[in-house]
Amino acid sequence: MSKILAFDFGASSGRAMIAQYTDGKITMKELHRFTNDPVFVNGTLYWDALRLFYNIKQGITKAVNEGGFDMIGIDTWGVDFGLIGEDGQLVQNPVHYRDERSEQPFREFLRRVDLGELYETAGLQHLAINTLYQLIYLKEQKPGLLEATKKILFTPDLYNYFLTGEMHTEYTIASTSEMLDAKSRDWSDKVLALAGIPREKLCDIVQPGTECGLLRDEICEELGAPKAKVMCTAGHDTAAAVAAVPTQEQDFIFISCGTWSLLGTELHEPCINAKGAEYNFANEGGVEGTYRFLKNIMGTWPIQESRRQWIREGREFGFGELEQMAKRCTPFRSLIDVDSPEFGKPGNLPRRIRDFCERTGQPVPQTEGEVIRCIDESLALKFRYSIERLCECTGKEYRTVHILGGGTKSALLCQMTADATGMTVIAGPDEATVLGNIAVQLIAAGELADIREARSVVAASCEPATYLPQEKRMWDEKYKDFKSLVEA
Ligand code: LFR
Repeated sequence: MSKILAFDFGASSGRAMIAQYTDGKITMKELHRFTNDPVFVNGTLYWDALRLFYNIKQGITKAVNEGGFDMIGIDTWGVDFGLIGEDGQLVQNPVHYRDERSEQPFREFLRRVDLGELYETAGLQHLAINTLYQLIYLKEQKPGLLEATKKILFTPDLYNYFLTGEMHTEYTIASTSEMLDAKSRDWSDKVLALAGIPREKLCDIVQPGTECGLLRDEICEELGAPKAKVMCTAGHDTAAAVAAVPTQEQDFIFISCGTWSLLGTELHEPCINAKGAEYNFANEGGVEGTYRFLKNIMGTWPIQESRRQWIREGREFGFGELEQMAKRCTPFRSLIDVDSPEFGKPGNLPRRIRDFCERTGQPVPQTEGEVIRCIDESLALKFRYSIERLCECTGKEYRTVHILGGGTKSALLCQMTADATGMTVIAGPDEATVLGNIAVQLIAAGELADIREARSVVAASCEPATYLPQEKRMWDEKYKDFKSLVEA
């Protein structure tokens, strides 16, 4: 039985888990949990990249104390990267996708290229955060940095490199870049040429489950760690989460709900058509050649950011407390389009929400509870809106919504999602990303046959909660108002 060490980095926190597969179940123990705190310096928003590596070392140390491990795998958020120079060191501290740097190059690039052709090739939603636009920014505004770069490594690839000295690019994380050909699952020469990004600065792509290398000697010595295998697991957290959907069904809706809500379905061929392009859906790469046909929805970020604002103002509440306050408020006082751009940037979110409501002639949420209620109801309605559009693209019908990740802890949001969509919601596991990461490593170790088996093992290892739709008439009524608000 392999001992698996899994690191899962989200945009606001990270964790290290030690896991094993025994008696048809994955048992895991959390060894280390830490906050991921981006740092704003001289006008740029950075990841605290070395602090994250420090936390990887902390996790390894704790795993050594727990009796060691055989394999390590790391999954993280998508699109971001580190630049590695000729000397093997970082050329610059990695920048956060919420930094504004790529917005102008994004708009200009979309004006000058044939959008239909770009979508036909990459099959991705055009978002300013995508790697493609961050690299175009570097090429145009910081050419020196790109010239000094030997290899561009996505976040999980970067930490795999720090651990092993080996450079690889794992497929699922690369598929968030908008630089792949969705069908061939390889770099698109066409997109790279359009953007002027030299192919030789990118590594060859490996599929999830490939061994990256062995833990470097110096790390083994420093931490007393075994010479373990470092695996390219499903490096993209969303790919990992979807690998852990506890179902044997073919067609389901998932919402991987954390800082973002990634809403989509799993396909075996990319779905690239005019509707998908119009509605800006992505075909991201998954494990075993699957695709995640999905959309980024703002997720719990506005809640997290509102909470941070209240802390800055001297009022600290836990997420559970905020949910209770929201529960006690009058339903449907005011709604927002959670994906309106002003809600995606760090800052005073409650004020921006109030401004939105005032601008659109709605009652302005005053209390913390009212703000949270407004976000939760708006999120649930946006889920319904996106599912309707998804069905138009795939031409399929779905019965179940699987909510995965931290968002499953909000019973209020799960129930609202069932109410708004009129579908059965199955919520759990909350640690889907790390379970998917572990499952891919167990498949590589030969202990699980494939994702199908992994999903049944995940189902046996967790107890998801079921939410049935209620109050359909009221939600249908409110959905009409919401739709006009979003489409206005
Ligand atoms: C979720 C996620 C999304 C990606 C966003 C930014 O954590 O990985 O899938 O679009 O973060 O990287």
